[in-house]
Order: sequence, then C-alpha cells, then structure tokens
Amino acid sequence: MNVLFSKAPFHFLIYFFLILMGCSVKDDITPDIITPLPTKSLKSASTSFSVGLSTSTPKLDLLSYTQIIEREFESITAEYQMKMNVILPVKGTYNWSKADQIVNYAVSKGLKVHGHALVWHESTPDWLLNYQGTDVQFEQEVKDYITAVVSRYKGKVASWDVVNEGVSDSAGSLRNTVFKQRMGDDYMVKCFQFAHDADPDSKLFYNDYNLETNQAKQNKVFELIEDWKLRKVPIHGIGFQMHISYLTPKDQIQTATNKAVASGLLLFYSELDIRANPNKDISTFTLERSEAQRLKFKEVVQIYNAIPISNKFGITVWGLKDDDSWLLKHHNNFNEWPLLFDANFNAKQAYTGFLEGLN
Ligand code: 9MR
Repeated sequence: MNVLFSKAPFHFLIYFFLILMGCSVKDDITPDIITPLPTKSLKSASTSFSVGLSTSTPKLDLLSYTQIIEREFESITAEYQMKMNVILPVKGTYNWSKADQIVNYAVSKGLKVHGHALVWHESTPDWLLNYQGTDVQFEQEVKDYITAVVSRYKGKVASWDVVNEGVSDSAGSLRNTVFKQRMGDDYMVKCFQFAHDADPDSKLFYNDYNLETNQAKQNKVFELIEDWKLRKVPIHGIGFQMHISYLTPKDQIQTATNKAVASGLLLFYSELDIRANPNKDISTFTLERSEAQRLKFKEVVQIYNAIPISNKFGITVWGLKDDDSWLLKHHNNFNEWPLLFDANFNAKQAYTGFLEGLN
C-alpha cells in the first residue's frame, strides 16, 4: 500500500479509480491467484458426493495451493506417498512421515482421506519383489503390511484402494504380478480380508484404469466382482481411474458406469484427468481444445451425478495444476493440459465444465 502512495500521483489516481470502481486493494492478496474463482466452489456445488484431489507433500506447505484445496475439495488422496514403496522401502522399517503429514493435514482441515493404494505391482518395494522367503512368509509380509497401515489410520482414513490394477490390459486375465505368483489367483480376496479385519468400518475398493474403454478388461473386472459378491468378500466399491481424453466416447463412459451401478457397489471416479492433446497435434493450448475439454469435464460429471445416490462415492481429480500432472512427468514433458487449474493457479474452462456438470 505504501508503495502505491509513495510513487507518482499517477499511481494514486489509479488507486482512487479502483476505489471508485468498487474494488479494494488489500495487502494480503496472494499474488499468484490471478483469476477470481467463481462464487460457488466445487464442493459446495456438489451436494451428493465428495469432490477430491490427489496431492503430496511438500505441496501442502504452499499457501496458494492449500487455499484452493480448502475452498474447493472435500477429500484428498495421496498421489504416491501412501504406497508401499514409500511406507515400507526396507523390510521391517516403516517410514510413516509423509503419509502422516498428509493424513494430519486432512484431519486438521476436516478433509476426508481416501487411502491409495495398499497393493500395486508398480509400487512394490524391491525387497518384496525379490523376496527370498517362502510363499507362506511372503503372504505374511503382505498381511502384516496391510494390517499395520490400515490400523494406523483407522478412524482417519475411511476408505482404501486395496488392490490397484490387478487385471491385465489384454485377454481379460489377472495381471501376472508377484502377488499373484506368490499368493495364488485369490490374492486379491486375501488382501480385501486383511484390510477388512484391520478396520471393519473402512470402505474397500478395487481400482483400475481404462475400464471404460477396454472391453476385455472391463468384463474381467466385473466378472471378478460378481464372484466376490457371491463369496461375500468385503469389497464395497470400484474405482474407475478415468485417465481419459477429450475424445473418449461418451457412450463408453456411460456403459461402464451403468455396469458399476448394476453391480450395486459404490462407484468412484478416482483419478480423473482429461487430456487435451492425446494425439500430440497442438503445441499451445488452443481455445478450441479448451472448449472441448470443458465439455468433456461437464459430460463426465453429469454422467456421474446422474447415478443413484446409493452408488455415489466421489470424483477425485489427479492433480491440481496442469504442470503437476503425472502425464508430463511420465511422457517426457510433452504438451498437455489435463487438469482444472493452469500452472499459475488460474481456474480453467475445465473447472467451469466441472462446475456446470454439478448444476
Ligand atoms: O501420479 C502418480 C505419480 O506422481 C507417481 O510417480 C506414480 C508412481 O507412484 O503414480 C502415479 O499415480 C498413478 C496411480 O497411483 C495409479 N494409477 C495411475 C496413476 C498415474 O500413473
């Protein structure tokens, strides 16, 4: 403020003009939130399910970041710091620090935490991947791990992805992971039971990608779910990751969603992002593509919002800002803008589309 008055009268005139226009200039404006957010937040517009965000530390130390989380979202998922390779990188040595920070932050702000993910072939630590003991001992290690993690966060983490990506992309078969090899074809059932025994109140999910577009995979997952239901396996929900693009056909999303509804389970769109450049044909984010992305976010949220309330759980977006997205990291920084906010924390048209889908 002092700066404004100490400069030439020209600045004073601008300030005077702003006051006349009804704007206020405050010392505490966060400079990196440029576009004012709409009056309604995503979480206040969503009346029947939780809108969530994947996150990690140390992002949670940034005010510009946490301001948006606390305004817009009701739930968080740890993007990678609650996976086995982070929590138990060395046999017998648990490292809870990052997971604790995330959970404690959520508890202090009244946010829900969705636990992600107890068993995932890609986050298996080397010591377990190359385990020297017997199969029985291997299974005990997995049981001990699931029991330790679920028990630690009992009462704070109300839901878990128990198995992530357990079905292969082709031929509709189980993915041939170390868990399947060591614990048998029923390893997922065992893991659900371990998690349930540790916290009988927790909602337990099977989570996977391309369930809307890969028919063989979709069939296999729903076949497993029907079998598990008959056998009274403690599974409560299915997660569609929803790493999709603006070109993903609506009817495929709708058909897969209908199948989940028919299964009677909770449905979670668990890792939503919508690629604007799946064919790598643009090098800047064009107005046309931004509009197409807005419409796809709107469509996805509308499809979800129309399911019966008894199947609703939530929609979580996989990262806050375009430049945070795993898609950039994992694909050599190609041009992509898959999220709701741009690199400067501005709400994009994608955000508007999400909000429109809720209305
Ligand atoms: O987005 C996550 C990325 O930051 C991590 O490096 C990676 C490995 O832990 O996992 C990414 O998240 C994945 C999620 O856990 C499961 N579905 C696919 C996601 C993108 O790879």
